[in-house]
Amino acid sequence: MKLDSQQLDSWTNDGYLILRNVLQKDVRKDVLAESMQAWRKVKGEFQDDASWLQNALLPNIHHHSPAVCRYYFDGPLVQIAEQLIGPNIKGATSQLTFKLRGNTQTFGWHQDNGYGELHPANAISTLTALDNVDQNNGCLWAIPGSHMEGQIDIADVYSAEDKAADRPLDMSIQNASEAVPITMQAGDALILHCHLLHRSEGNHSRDRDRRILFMRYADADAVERYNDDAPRLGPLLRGISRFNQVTDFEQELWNFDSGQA
Ligand SMILES: O=C(O)CCC(=O)C(=O)O
Repeated sequence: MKLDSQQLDSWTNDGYLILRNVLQKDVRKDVLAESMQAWRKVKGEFQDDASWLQNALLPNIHHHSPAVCRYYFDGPLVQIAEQLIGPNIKGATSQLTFKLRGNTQTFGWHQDNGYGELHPANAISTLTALDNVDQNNGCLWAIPGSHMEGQIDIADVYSAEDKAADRPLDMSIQNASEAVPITMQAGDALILHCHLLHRSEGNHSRDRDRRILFMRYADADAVERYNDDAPRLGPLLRGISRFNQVTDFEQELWNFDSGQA
């Protein structure tokens, strides 16, 4: 999947891109079936009184689903990462990010490099819609161009303890009125610059879930600023890394058969 000059311009100017029909229907069916099997096993049904984390996130979904693993390691979004980051790419995160019907919790303003600052700051987040997503069922909102502000210091609102406890971050920002809703069809993917300000509303639909497959890609040499510049461990997907731990990481998963779905 090759980005054209208009898409590259909007990436530069807006800090995000919406790519249509990236996860095609037949593969999406497997991704969804294996993801739901894992979600039900680990999480169960949505519970009103459970924590944000319990209701929203299932990390390392590629460990549970061979179809997700294939898409994460070798799907079209890896080619997008090569074009936006460079020739050396590792996977930095894979998770399910769900707002099932009934989950009206909001997700506050943040930059993805605020939750886990990686350096160099050119990681991308990819959010593949597994359902149609609109304002009613909790689509994302983003502030076009906000990535140009760079890394915003959140030390006073988000401590190391907050991070360790995986607490949600909610930055207070001046220009919230400039935000635009990002609606998607199932199979579309939203690509976010790691400095783009974004948030989401709750899912107010009675009968529609909002399920997203979230995958983050980084430069293969990216390090964790919040962890004494230790290399971010993630599977090397393209090119080379100067870190042996990265070169070796999860290489056994390349056969795509080791999922436990
Ligand atoms: O799940 C959501 O609604 C927001 C997800 C998000 O912003 C993120 O994972 O960075």
